[in-house]
Formats: sequence, structure tokens, C-alpha cells
Amino acid sequence: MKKALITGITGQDGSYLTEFLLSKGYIVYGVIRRSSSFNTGRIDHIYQDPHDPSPRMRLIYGDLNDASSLNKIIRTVEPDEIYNLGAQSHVRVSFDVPEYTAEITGLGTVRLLEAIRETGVQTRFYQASSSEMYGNSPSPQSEHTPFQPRSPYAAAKVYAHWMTVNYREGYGLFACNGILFNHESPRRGETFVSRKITKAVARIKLGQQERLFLGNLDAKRDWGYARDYMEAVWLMLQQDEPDDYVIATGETNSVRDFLGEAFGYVDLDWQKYVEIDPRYYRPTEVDVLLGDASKARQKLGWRPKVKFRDLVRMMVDADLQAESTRASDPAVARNHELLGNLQAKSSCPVERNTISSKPKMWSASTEMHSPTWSSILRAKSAASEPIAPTQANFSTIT
Ligand code: NDP
Ligand code: GDR
Repeated sequence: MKKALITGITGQDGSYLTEFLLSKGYIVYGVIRRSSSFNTGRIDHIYQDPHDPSPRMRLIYGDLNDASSLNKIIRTVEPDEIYNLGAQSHVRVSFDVPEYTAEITGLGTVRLLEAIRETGVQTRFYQASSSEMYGNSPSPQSEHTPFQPRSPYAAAKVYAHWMTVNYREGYGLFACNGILFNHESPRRGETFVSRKITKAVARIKLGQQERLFLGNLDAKRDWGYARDYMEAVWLMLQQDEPDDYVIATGETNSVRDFLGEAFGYVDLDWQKYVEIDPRYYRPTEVDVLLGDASKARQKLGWRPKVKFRDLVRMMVDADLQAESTRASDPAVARNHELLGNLQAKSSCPVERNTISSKPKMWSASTEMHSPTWSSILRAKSAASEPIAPTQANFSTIT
């Protein structure tokens, strides 16, 4: 049985990759950070009790900031494959914490590469590179397009990218960079623009939110589906030779297009709800990303299955289902009420998008077999569920 080690297992991509590897028969080891609250919501549905006689998924404490923990993990696990998905992955936040971003997103990769070299463990290494590295290089962007990073995040990713190439060329390590363009899903972090929009659409449709504050609506991104992209990541490590690959859909849309698609899907006009808040602007923006994934198509036989419109709809449906279920939970309704009172008393807005009373369990059914928005709303009104008090003006700083 093959063993895989994943950093960033609690993130969007980590959860899909783990599901995929388990389905292929792997034993999966995930590195998690100690946290004072649960941060395993995306993998709770596949978590296996370590007391089981032979669990196929195991979580180990470690940190990309802590070389000795990485060394120890690699030496004891001896993984056949290592997927480095861990990162401070938010571009806007990287302008606020540039040094930390360099530490985790850049140097974290080098700590892993060094741990592999020092321990001598025979393994294959995947580095999560990013289309952000292209900055404003002309589109379509391919493996031959020069990098022009426009954020501390992108600069850290460029460093990690070249270090991965350097360890491949210098030490013969089987190391690949996947240059992935934006990929989203119902599990996407709630402060990335796609999920911020689909969650707001659901809450507005259900009468729980009145406005949505966003930054630059003109930026264009090549948005694909995270589950599709994790298959490509795995394929890279199954080849005879290590190499770097662009993974993208080949279609680009603006944030404005995303708004039109998401609000339009539930018969709402986005222009009535969206307001611009310059706090969400970035000091330097990446204007247009559009990937050319011909190499992945030819060499890996990979193609994206889910396109933009279906991705947006899938995310809106999942958020509608999640929000309507949450609103019917009396404990959550009570929380909303309390938080509403707090906000009324405080001059400082509570900067959150969500209020949760208990750890969320991921329900795969909301994604794979999700009912459409109209059936969710029909079921909701038939059951006359209580609706949480309206929370106007929830926003996040990112
Ligand atoms: P997420 O932000 O959802 O997940 C990031 C993961 O990294 C989380 O599991 C997080 O743990 C973990 N992490 C953060 N800091 C550390 C640390 N110091 N030590 C160990 N783990 C840490 O990102 P995605 O799943 O969306 O992306 C996965 C990777 O792919 C990232 O490297 C990202 O930069 C890159 N990427 C993503 C793209 C996308 O569109 N999604 C496109 C291109 C590249 P915790 O839960 O504790 O915070
Ligand atoms: P990105 O994703 O920066 O491309 O990085 P994000 O969803 O954060 O932004 C996409 C575009 O939307 C604009 N935007 C806003 N973005 C956020 N987050 N919040 C807003 O309110 C908002 N309003 C407009 C942004 O300016 C930007 O142009 C993601 C991350 O997953 C990275 O880790 C990954 O490497 C890249 O995708 C590829």
C-alpha cells in the first residue's frame, strides 16, 4: 500500500486530495497545526479513529515553520509521495503579513525539500505553485510564460517554485510544480471571492443578509473545480519523469461575471446588493489570468470536467442548503440574536461572514448530489422553519 504525506490537509485542496488518494488505496498522513479550536471541518467526514486497528488516514502535528517536526515526520512515515499544499494562501492577507507569508509559503517548501534530502527517504514531491506567479504577464499563460509576481504571496510562491526545480536538477529529486489556476468548490475558504459571493447569494436569498462588500470587480480569473484539479496533481507524480505543469480550464471570467452568474441563478440582480469597499483592493492587482493547459492535456491526459457556470451553480446550491439548514438550528438562531445585540451596542463591526455554534461536519451530499436552489427553498417554506434574524452588513476584512 502506497503512503502519501500531505501538508495543508485541512484546507480545500487537502480534503479533496485525501478523498482521492483514499479511493486509490493509499494510506494518507496529514500534517495539522495545533489549534485552540477545531480546524478539521473539511476532513471530519473521512477522519478515522486512530484506535482503529489499521486506519488509512492519520493526522500528525507539525508545522511548515518547524523544520525538526518535518524532518521527524518524513523519517518516521517514509512516504512514497509528499504533497506540499500547506501555505498562507490568501493574496490580500499576504500584504498584511509579508514576512510570515515568506516564512510559510516560501521557506516552508525549502524545509520540506531539505528534510527529504537530509533523511534520504526515497519519495516523490509535489509543490503547489500558483498562477499568481504570472502577475500581469500576458495571457494565455503557459509553462513558458515568465513570472512577474505582484504580491508577497506570489513572490514567496516563485521562490518555492524555483527551489523545487533546483532540488530536482541539483539532487535528482522527483519533484514537480503544479502551476494551478484558481480552483474553487463548496469547500473554498469563505474569504476568497468566489465563496464570499456564493455564500452571500444564499444568505441574501434567505433574507439573512442585505449587502455584500467587495473590492475590484474587473479582475479576471480562470476558475476551475478543485476536485478536478486534485486528480491532475496526483497524475503529475505518477509520470516517469518529474516536470512542471499548468492546470487550468482555458476560460476566463471577471468577478463581475461571477456575480452575474451567481445572483442570476437565484433570480436576483447583483447590482442591488453589492457595494464597493476599497479595503478589499490590493496594493498591486493581477488583472487577467487565463491558463493554457495543453501540456497537461497531452502528457497527463487531463481535462477539466466542470466548467464555470456549473461550478458557480454547484457552489450556490451548496451554500443555500448549508445556510438554510443552519438557520433552522435554534442554537444558531440564538447566536445570531446575541451577535446582533452585540453589534448594535458596539461601534466596531463584527468582521465575520459566518456564525457557527458547533463544528461543522462536511456533508459530501451537499456537493455531489446537491438539490437545486428552487427545491431547497421549496422544502424550506414547506417545513416553515424558523429563520434567524437578519444580519445586515456582515463582512470580512479579506
Ligand atoms: P487553503 O488556504 O484552503 O489551505 C491551506 C492549508 O495550509 C490549510 O490546511 C492550513 O492549515 C495549512 N497551513 C497554513 N499554514 C501552515 C503552517 N504554518 N504549517 C502547516 N500547514 C499550514 O488553501 P487551498 O487548499 O486553496 O490551496 C492549497 C495550496 O495550493 C496552497 O499552497 C495554495 O497556495 C495553493 N494554490 C491554491 C489555488 C487555489 O485556487 N485554491 C491555486 C494555486 C495554488 P489550517 O487549516 O490550520 O489553517
Ligand atoms: P486570488 O483569489 O487572489 O486569485 O488567489 P481571491 O478569490 O482572493 O481573489 C480573486 C480576485 O477577486 C478580487 N476581489 C476580491 N477578492 C477577495 N478575496 N475578497 C473580495 O472582497 C474581493 N473583491 C474583489 C481580487 O482582488 C482578485 O482579483 C487565489 C488563492 O487561492 C491563491 O492561494 C491562489 O494561488 C490563487 O487563487 C491562484
